[in-house]
Amino acid sequence: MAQTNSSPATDSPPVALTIAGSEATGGAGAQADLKTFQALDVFGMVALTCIVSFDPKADWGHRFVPVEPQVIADQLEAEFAAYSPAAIKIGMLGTPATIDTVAAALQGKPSPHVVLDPVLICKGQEPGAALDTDNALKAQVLPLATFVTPNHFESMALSGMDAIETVDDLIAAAKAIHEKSGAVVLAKGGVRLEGPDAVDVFYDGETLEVLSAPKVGEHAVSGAGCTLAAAVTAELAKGASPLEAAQRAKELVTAGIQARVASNAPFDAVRQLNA
Ligand code: PXL
Repeated sequence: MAQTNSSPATDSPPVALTIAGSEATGGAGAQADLKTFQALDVFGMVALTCIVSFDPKADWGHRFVPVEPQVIADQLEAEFAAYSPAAIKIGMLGTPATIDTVAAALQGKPSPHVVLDPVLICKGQEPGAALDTDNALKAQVLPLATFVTPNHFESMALSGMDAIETVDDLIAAAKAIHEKSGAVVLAKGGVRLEGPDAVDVFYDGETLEVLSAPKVGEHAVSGAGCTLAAAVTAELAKGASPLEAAQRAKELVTAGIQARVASNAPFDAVRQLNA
């Protein structure tokens, strides 16, 4: 409860919410999102959707446990009652029931910015269940997004393209996803496109920008996608334009991959350095 002698609210930081899963080792998911918000001086909240525990005995596959839909609804109720988030990030949802719950909660509580990291695949889930989840995400959550950050695979799934091999292909995918969703698109080539640079394509219906940075190694690093979308969310919460948010997010992720944390898992983790 606010106290009468509390300090004035004029120096309050922007507030951002992430609706995401826990990735226990701290590389990805809600943990990466909160660290990113903190690094960018934004006050962060989490509505936890699921708990992922990698299985070191089974090739580091995902063990996935969804949070009860009512518990997700309760978290969102508390968060929207306490704050009006300046921006919301949506990460791993994982089940159709979770998607129903999150979509219903967001209908009534708009935020000016809803950044969707369309996490389509989770190893360890039944393929049938994953397809249901992908379809529900496209039907119920994509229309709520104002900004979407698909990776290489997700860009193919959302655009309907069979292959994305060149920067021109990635541009075509970004345009197709914008046409379908109306959202600002930041389509990530990552290490999947050939060539010396990690290329992302920004498209908002008017401005097309190819964001490039030299690749840091040829291996994907855990948490890069989560960190990028969380940084976009934090920058939008602070009032940046979508293009500025994308550019700053790319800088933070490139620096975070350079400073990555070595792990005994087969993938290193991004380190969110204070900006
Ligand atoms: O990087 C995608 C991702 C998002 N959210 C959670 C995850 C992962 C990948 O492991 O576990 C919770």
